[in-house]
Amino acid sequence: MSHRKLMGPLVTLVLVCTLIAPAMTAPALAYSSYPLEPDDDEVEDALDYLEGVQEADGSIGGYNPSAWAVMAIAAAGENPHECGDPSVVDYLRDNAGLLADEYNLATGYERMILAIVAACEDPSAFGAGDPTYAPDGDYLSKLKEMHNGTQFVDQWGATDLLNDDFWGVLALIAAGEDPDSDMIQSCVAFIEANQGEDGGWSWATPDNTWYSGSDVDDTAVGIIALIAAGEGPGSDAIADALAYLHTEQDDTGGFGFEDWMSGELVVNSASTSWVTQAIVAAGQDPISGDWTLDDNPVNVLLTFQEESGAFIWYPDCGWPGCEARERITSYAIPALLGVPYPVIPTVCPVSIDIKPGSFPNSINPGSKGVIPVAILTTASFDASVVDASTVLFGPATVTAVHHALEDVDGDGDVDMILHFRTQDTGISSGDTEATLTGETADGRKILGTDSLRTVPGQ
Ligand SMILES: [Ca+2]
Ligand SMILES: [Ca+2]
Ligand SMILES: [Ca+2]
Ligand SMILES: [Ca+2]
Repeated sequence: MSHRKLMGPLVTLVLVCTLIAPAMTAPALAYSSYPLEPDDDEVEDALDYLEGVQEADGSIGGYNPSAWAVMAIAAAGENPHECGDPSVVDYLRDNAGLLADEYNLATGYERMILAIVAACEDPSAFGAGDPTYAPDGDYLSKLKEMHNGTQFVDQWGATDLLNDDFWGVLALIAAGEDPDSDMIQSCVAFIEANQGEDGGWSWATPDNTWYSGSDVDDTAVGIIALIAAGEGPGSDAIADALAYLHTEQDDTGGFGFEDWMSGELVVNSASTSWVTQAIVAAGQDPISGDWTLDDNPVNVLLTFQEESGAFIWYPDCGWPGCEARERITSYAIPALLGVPYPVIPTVCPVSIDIKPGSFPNSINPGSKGVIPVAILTTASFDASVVDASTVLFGPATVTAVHHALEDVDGDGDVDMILHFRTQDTGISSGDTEATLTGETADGRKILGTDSLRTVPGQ
């Protein structure tokens, strides 16, 4: 059974993670369109649940589930830095020492890298880290140290585990590594070499004492990882794995694991979430006839949502892991949104200050002067890495006539100050805000907005 994985792709903006009173909407049991949108009730209720159970230290369900929550929040286009004060991102950043408790340290780093990237942060410099587990917040280097030339291994050097390779590929892709790099391609080769005769994957290789054959959870993640690494959805490995998932689909349309005592299939939300992601990653539609038996996986997944907004793993499960609603809910959100791991925001929010040091930010659109705009360095963003030539401002998306690095707000760190010709910005009378976009030197897209007030010429 399984083996906590890590997360996944594509997001857009940046709403605020608002704390709303727990919703009491009855779960819908049938969805005719997919993917769901972030403002659909089922998704909003699930996010509200996560925010509602956040602890005073910023954690959501503990260290491991908090990373999954960050991915889920980012998958919905919200900014996890805005969730709580301290935020769930602050909590992860400040508790790197908890990696000491990881069952497999490699998957621990992998999960963290996926969360860090989802939070628009740098996995090689995420806070102070921990002197042993992530010095200087460099999770990426520590993970790479756990690659033995062929595959990722745990802290005891075990070479019979596969889940650290699935999630390792996803973490490296999230961190921006080249899919053709030796490290990623060696993992791909190891994963493919250990695909079962039935087309599925397990969390381990047959050499592992506890190996018990393929399972849908790891098969789903194997598909997601290979596709993230550039494998085509029509390749033999993917086709065989999808065929395995078809053979394992329950008549209800859901997916599950075999109970080790009764031998019965336990349809559950976590398995169904990951398979749904795998189907999407492979370019297929989980609510299409191809994946529908009595019903489709998405509708089955929605049956696991409680009135609280939480997703349960499965009903009547009698052991403590079943209480991990925070993590289970965080798996469901990207699946409903059609966002396979790794969650990589398409745009990261930054703080900007139009006319630094003054407020309100009065602008005379007819002025022949320039508007100074600062991109501020914060705990989560280093403005000095912005490529000034990519920065565009205002309705006319104009480039700057001048830029410099300096401590604009006097708080001891270096910010970027840019000047834009007022008349070129496209700001017109009555506008109340303006947006700045750009890219960092390593290609991350940024976006910031600040208020303004237009005034007539003097
Ligand atoms: Ca391995
Ligand atoms: Ca200002
Ligand atoms: Ca600052
Ligand atoms: Ca500063």
